[in-house]
Amino acid sequence: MLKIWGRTDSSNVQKVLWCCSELGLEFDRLDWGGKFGGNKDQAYLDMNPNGLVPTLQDGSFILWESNSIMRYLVDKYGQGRLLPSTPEGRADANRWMDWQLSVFNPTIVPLFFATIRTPEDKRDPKAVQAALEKTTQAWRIVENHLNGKKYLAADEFSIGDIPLGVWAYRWFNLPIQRPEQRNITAWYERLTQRKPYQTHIMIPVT
Ligand SMILES: N[C@@H](CCC(=O)N[C@@H](CS)C(=O)NCC(=O)O)C(=O)O
Repeated sequence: MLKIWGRTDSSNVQKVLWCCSELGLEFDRLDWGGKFGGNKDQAYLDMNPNGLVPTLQDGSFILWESNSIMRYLVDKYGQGRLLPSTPEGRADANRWMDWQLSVFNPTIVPLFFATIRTPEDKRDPKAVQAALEKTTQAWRIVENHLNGKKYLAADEFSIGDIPLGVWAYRWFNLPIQRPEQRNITAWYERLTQRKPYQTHIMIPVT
């Protein structure tokens, strides 16, 4: 049985839970990090020296980094599922996963903290606006890419949709004025039809 350390409201944990559900994999999950703590305990740091969630255990194998965990699960248990069938399609999926971590996250995480994680009366409208502009600019790349496409890679749902798909739900539930994004909205609505997305992603944003 797979074991996953991580609280259900963490975006990075959610990626792994969503991925497991898409693959029909059962897992034991421990509430960890955030208000549950445990992530700075030495025994946990021995597994994951970052002191962050998620961490996966599969038998004697321990792995951290949410996108790497998903790639591992798809590689080991996917039997082709969640992976586009061509090298180009797989590269496309990988590209969006890398882009989420390296480019997109640094724009939306500050927006998330400036809104959801800051009490309403303490929010700084200028900080919110600045973060919103940067996030909108990043989403514009996704909006253009999705023109005429159903999903991010190879026109089929894949592992490449998961990292940004987690954030799409948050984006559409943040207390902000969103620009019109027809392609992203249609893609997001497609994701909301998926049972694993409903179970693991469409939960209160905290
Ligand atoms: N790059 C790492 C980032 C992990 C990360 O930042 N996790 C956050 C939650 S989303 C965390 O552990 N924060 C501290 C906490 O929850 O206590 C990954 O993708 O797994």
